[in-house]
Amino acid sequence: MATVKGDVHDIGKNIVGVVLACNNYEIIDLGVMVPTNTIIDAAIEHQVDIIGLSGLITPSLDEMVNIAAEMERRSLSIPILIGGATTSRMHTAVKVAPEYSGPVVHVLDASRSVPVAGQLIGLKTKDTFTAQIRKEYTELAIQHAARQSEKTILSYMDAKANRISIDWENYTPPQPKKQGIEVLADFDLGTLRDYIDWTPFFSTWQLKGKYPLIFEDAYVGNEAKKLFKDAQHMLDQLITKKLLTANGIVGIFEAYEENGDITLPQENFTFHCLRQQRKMGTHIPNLSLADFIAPKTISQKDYLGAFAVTTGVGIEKIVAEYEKDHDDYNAILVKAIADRLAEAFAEYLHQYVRKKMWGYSPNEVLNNDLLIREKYRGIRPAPGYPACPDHSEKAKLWKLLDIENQTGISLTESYAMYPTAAVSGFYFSHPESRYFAVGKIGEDQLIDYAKRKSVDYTIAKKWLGPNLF
Ligand code: B12
Repeated sequence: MATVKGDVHDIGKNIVGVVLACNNYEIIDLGVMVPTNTIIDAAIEHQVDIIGLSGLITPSLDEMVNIAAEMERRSLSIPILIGGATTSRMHTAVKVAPEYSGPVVHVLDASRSVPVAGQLIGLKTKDTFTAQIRKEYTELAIQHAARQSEKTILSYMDAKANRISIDWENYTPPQPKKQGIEVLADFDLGTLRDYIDWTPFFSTWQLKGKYPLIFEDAYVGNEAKKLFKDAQHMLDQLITKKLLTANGIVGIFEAYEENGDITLPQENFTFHCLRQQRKMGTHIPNLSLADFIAPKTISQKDYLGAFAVTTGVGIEKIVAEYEKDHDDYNAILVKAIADRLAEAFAEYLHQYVRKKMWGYSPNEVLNNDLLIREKYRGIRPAPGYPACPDHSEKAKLWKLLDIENQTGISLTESYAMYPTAAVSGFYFSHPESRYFAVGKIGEDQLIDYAKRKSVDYTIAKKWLGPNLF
């Protein structure tokens, strides 16, 4: 098993590894950011029955296609299991499986990995299972192709014409109390604890339910209570012994919208934005993040915020200690908690910006539940999330805030952030700003986008991946 080149996430992969190991599979775990040939060579050397590939962010999907193609080139027939948050049955069927004549199966979660692996290697089941999956995936690919030929998207020109109409003439953008950059080094983990959203923590462990109601659940309640107790204990240790370091950085800059992008005139920085292009119902606009920043033609100054946070500095040492003791449970637990703290840091910082730094909601009073439900003014879209799916925009963000030097967060060749427990993104203050999914875009927008970004069309296409697929 391996997390593919350029990607750093391994909680999901590690959980699958533990579940399979509990079912008598021997797991050879190659770790994260593993190049194609390392995976293939190890598989051959150890004569494995199955190769498992994991990936969290969209650039990893291409990497998986490359691995399948390379395995075909090397005339292999070892079955491939595909998993991870960004993967899907459809992508596996349409993009990965056609590259390889051996079996390729998408696995949604850890619980399904055991029956799938069993059927793939069982002498009596493997042929029928493989044939059935191949048939299923071929049908999916045909359905996908049929949908592609339906005209469900507008021309880029029409999409632009259907932008949201914001009355900029009668709007005064809030002026930040403090402009420029602020660094939050070695930030207090104890403060972040109150900002944790615990519900995703339980779903990491496949315990379904909303915190704190999950504790009352007849089926998973007791397990959830035990897990929560362990997590609290671990958090106490991390906080009192200062085992993890949290670093953050935030900046607010003058900004205007021009040509569908957001420019920071004093920073020589442009954030390139994509617009929804699908046919919308009556009175539903085709959104772009650029719509929420005042156009250059407006005399009043508007602003854009940018940030990056990590709570994962120092985690390798803790994980290595647990792994040395073969304590998979705590190795996964500490990573899951670091991820929760990273999200909590992003939440905390956003609140600090709204109440103090930008200061447009100085009197905001929200409890943890309302914060999690984002009942506040403004948004913080992160490159890679559906409103701005192009991960490569992170490279400019890194320059703008000098993120690597100031926080220790680096970018991999696929724009994943390391340490893994990290979040980066932008702040918008407009009351109408909201989250949305760009979704599928047309070639016309892609050509324009590549031109605005001054990158080759194929490069722009590469980082958008599934948005064109
Ligand atoms: C929690 C979360 C985070 C956390 C922690 C991430 C983590 N540890 O996985 C934090 C806050 C750190 C985070 C950060 C980011 N995230 Co995030 N995050 C999520 C979220 C909400 C859940 C992911 C998760 O933890 N799931 C639980 C784990 C256990 O599940 P899993 O990894 O999927 O693994 C299971 C299965 O996939 C499968 N599996 C996994 N691997 C394998 C391998 C094999 C062989 C098999 C058989 C099965 C298998 O079994 C596992 C166990 O059941 C998802 C959305 C979602 N609902 O999936 C977005 C999501 C994964 N994030 C996303 C993005 C974009 C980011 C950021 C880039 C945003 C940013 N700019 O800051 C960063 C990237 C961080 C980095 N280091 O580069 C996108 C990725 C898609 C994309 N467009 O690229 C998602 C899908 C959100 C979205 N809808 O756009 N994120």
